[in-house]
Amino acid sequence: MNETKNDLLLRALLRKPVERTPVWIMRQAGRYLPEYRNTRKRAGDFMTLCKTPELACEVTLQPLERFELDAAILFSDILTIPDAMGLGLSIHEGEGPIFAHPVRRPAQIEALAAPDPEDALRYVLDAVRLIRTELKDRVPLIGFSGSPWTLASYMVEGRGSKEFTLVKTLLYENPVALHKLLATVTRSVIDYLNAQILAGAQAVMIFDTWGGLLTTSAYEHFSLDYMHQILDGLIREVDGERVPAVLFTKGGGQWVERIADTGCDAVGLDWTVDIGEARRRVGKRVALQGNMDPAVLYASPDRIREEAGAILARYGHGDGHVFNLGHGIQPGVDPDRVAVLVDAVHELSVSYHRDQKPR
Ligand code: 1CP
Repeated sequence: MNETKNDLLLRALLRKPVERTPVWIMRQAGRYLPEYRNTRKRAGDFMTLCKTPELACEVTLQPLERFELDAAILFSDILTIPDAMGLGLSIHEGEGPIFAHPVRRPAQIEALAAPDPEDALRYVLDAVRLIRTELKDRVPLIGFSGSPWTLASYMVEGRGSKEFTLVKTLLYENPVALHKLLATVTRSVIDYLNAQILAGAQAVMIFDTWGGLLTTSAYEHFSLDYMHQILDGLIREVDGERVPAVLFTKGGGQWVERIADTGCDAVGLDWTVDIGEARRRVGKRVALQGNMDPAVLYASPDRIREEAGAILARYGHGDGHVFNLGHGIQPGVDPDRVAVLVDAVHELSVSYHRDQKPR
């Protein structure tokens, strides 16, 4: 028996029956919340916020104080791994993340090593432990990492990008060097996620934010294969409880079958995919998480309810759905609209779980 009082998320990710569809929101802690902005100001800068477990715990819990969410997600960032590798991360308001020491030349890639998470990333594990204590098993805690391809993209570019020209040049000009980088990052992601799981993360999610920029063949060889290796290396059970793993590739709708075949428990979908069609394509292999357009949250409460209802209807009756946005919530959203969404999902989803019909 799971000790967590509200374990709807864990059950839904494992395609077990639920009374209603669980909902959480990508980037649910963050800039759209005034209390987050206050804590961030108090911390001074973003990395201090991440590296101070008490503050990371505080902002993790903030959205749960406001909304009836069915999960907490660790407050941290995907770029903690490259920071721990020595790339020197800074995140400034309005500028996004920047690395002081990007890696571009083969010699720089050769020199990288996977950090020991108990050492260089101990602050994340301390945050996980503290959050679990403070959560008091109210809802499950999700741990996370970036995918190797997405992390490598930032490591090579040195910052966010629209085109990712440098990393794509490496992909086409020196695939051996890129594979070497991806292998080191993959080792590190496995160690990092396993350390989060042992520290108390009850589910994990891999964010492949930039996988959708690749050709199908490049996606398979430079992103999916490495995520598959991660799943093969993850601890999947702790004290007899399965620790579900979710893979999210933004722009990956055309590859859902292949993603489902990696052995993940659930596939995250962005909003460009019809979730009913995706369900038919993956069958009973995995659960699905998603997939409302984040921009719907700028619309009126009535429209938000309508869109939430439409996604629940497209998914249809039965288990295996975790409601979420198709990507992170945007900073300009009014927090009251999030309450509308969460309440709508709770209310409207009940009928899809009554006398469940077979798929
Ligand atoms: O509640 C939560 O989900 C907060 C925890 C969280 C997570 C899961 C943060 C805090 N970042 C992330 C993941 C993350 N970080 C991703 C994958 C998910 C996605 O696609 O949105 C990516 C790509 C990043 C990289 C990153 N970090 C960006 C995007 C840069 C770009 O290329 O556009 C940004 C702006 C950051 C900083 C950051 N991380 C998190 C927050 C709240 C912020 C904003 C910093 C601030 O307070 O100003």
